[in-house]
Amino acid sequence: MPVDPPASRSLLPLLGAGDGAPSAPHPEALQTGTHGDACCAPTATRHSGEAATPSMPRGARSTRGQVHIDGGSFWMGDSHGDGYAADGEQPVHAVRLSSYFIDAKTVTNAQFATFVKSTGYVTDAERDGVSAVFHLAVDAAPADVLRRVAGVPWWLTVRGADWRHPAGPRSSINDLQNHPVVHVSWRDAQAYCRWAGKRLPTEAEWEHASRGGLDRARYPWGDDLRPGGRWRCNIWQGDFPHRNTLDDGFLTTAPVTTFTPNGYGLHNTVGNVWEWCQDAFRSTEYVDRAGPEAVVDPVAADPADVPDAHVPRVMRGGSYLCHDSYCNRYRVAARSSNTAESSSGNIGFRCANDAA
Ligand SMILES: [Ca+2]
Ligand SMILES: [Ca+2]
Ligand SMILES: [Cu+2]
Repeated sequence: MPVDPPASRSLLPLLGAGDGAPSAPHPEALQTGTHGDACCAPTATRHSGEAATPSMPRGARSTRGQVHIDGGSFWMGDSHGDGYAADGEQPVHAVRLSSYFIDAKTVTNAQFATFVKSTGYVTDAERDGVSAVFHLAVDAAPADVLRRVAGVPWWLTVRGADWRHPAGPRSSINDLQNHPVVHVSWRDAQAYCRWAGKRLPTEAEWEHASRGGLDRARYPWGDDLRPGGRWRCNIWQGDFPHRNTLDDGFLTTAPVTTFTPNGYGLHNTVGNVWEWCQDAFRSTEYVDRAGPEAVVDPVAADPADVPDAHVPRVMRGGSYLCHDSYCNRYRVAARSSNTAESSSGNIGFRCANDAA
């Protein structure tokens, strides 16, 4: 049910895109990300301090739930001209990867609950007290719906929205054990990976794995969005952002093993939830890296002069909100980003590992 913010709240000043200044008027402020047109996910300005990541003990290496991917070369980037220039999906360039492991599915609520039970970890959204929920999904008292996010009014800042309460304080994950965990920041994903004896995939590993062995295809299964007229991923059908026809069966998240896996056995790389990658995001990354030789095991490092929480990190794959009329980021080549401290109801992650 759509929930309108109370009038007194909706009059609060809204932040503009790209304003990450410490003088932000409200600690719970959420704003649009670097992509002004993003359905994708709003950016949080949090004042909740340092992440608990560095103190998280690293667990014994584990490849449980992961598939082994043979190293090799592939063409990375958008070969179809489908993307937005500002996202930097081109030029297509050769990348050579060492062998690696990657999760067949995104981390579930049940898995994240095990992590939290064992470590007492508190996520960025929980420490800050707010996260972003899609307007048609909100399950919260009106007083807990603080405001609409500037520039992307279908995102609401909801007090008490977190991984245990993905639609707001009145919601729970009781019936969502096998759904992707959401409202987890990049920093939260790092903490989980350390504990699990895993790591985030690099952006190159993610794209290679999502391609499932196909060469330069648009989607993990080929070039047609709906082969045989059947949906292969959980995105948006209908008129974004108000009417979803639910043709694929899901308004928000789907269980992590929904739909046929790709050629490498990976489920839902495109659609369902955005997935954090290790890399810092730079729209010029491919331009800088492309050359006559294949790039070997690339990963974009943090810009040294930016506080860690505000470094934009790569997200890949698009989410249940992506729609061809609006953002078209449910392709294997599509790139987006959000800051390391941001969270929303459509961002999750899967883990990777070195081959040895
Ligand atoms: Ca859907
Ligand atoms: Ca996904
Ligand atoms: Cu999108």
